[in-house]
Amino acid sequence: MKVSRREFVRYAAVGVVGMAGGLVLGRYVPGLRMTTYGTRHRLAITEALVEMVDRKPVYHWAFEDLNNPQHLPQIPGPLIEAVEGDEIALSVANTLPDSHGFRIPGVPGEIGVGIVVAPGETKTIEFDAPAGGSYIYMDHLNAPVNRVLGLHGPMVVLPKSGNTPYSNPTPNVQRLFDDLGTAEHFPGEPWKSERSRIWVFSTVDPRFNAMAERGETIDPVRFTDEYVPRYFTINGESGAFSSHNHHTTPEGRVGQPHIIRIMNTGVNADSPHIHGNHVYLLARRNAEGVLCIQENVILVDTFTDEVAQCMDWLLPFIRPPDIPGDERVPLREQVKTELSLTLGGVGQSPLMYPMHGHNEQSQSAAGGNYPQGMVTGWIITGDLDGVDLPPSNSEEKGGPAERH
Ligand SMILES: [Cu+2]
Repeated sequence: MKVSRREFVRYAAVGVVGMAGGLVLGRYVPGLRMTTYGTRHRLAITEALVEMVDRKPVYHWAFEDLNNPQHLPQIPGPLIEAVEGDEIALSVANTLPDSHGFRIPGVPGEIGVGIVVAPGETKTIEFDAPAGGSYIYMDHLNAPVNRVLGLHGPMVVLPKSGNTPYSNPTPNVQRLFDDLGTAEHFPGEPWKSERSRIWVFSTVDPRFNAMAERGETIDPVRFTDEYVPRYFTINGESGAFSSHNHHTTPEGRVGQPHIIRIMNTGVNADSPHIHGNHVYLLARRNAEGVLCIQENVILVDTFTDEVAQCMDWLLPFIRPPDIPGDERVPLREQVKTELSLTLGGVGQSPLMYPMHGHNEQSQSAAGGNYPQGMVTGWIITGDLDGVDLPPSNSEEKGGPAERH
């Protein structure tokens, strides 16, 4: 009996999706969950039907977290989180009919070069968590095809000691972190490691996903030449979804600085840019895994994240310098009179600032649906003195909506 590829596939989708092959039930986890299972990981390489922002289901390859009792494929793959020197044990089971790989550029040893897992095989790798920083793990085979079709995820390693995200910070990165919460420019608190967000950027061209679904071999040269991204994602989501996912949006009061770890797993360079604060560029890790911690921590409005590169930002959470009015007046007072826009009876405070890419097509979905692409934001929830901004209140008088 010849089992066709379509019958072989264990479909996964959000909700119930009608397909030519019949109705299938959902089992895909949308977006990155910040859950971690310490240093023992069991991943499967599997497949999933992933719903795009316009509700189109697109076939993907995906990592499934076998430690998660829900047994759900995830894009990106689950977070691997460790402290430098931790012994990490990781098993990778390949449930697909072709060989797949696993590589973490920047980690010493065979895992940094990449291993190959044959169909039906499970391989276990043990390695010591490398120096502190941001890492991308991926299926490195047939590059960049397997990575872009869904087999990628984040790894974050914290240093054993110190107050920065790095084991060997440069003097200026060290100085910046020493200044947080102590220097006049950075009133508030020092950085805490839980004040971190991961932004895994990726892209989808469904024509190639359809080839993978049909079991066709995808030539990486043709892939690179003919790829036209139709969807741009952050942590597997786009547009309104990535903008309202609290795992993605940094949130805190003035004086609570955050790290944003940006990881580009797609096919094009991105130039993320945020409103409200500038950010400090701390470090970049190139596609080969080489970490470059900034000698000079430049303050930028936007910075380009190259393909397969990690880029770490510090978002200082200072009071936005361009807020109108007297700086001595707390934000919570100004929200009422200056900053509160009421839309449809809903006050728009607290202060949410957008993040959008300066690569314009990345803001769209399906060839023009704007702004349902690679967009998100960050939220100021309270003042420097630790008091939260007032809750949204449509009865509030004096806001812009009442004044015109
Ligand atoms: Cu802008």
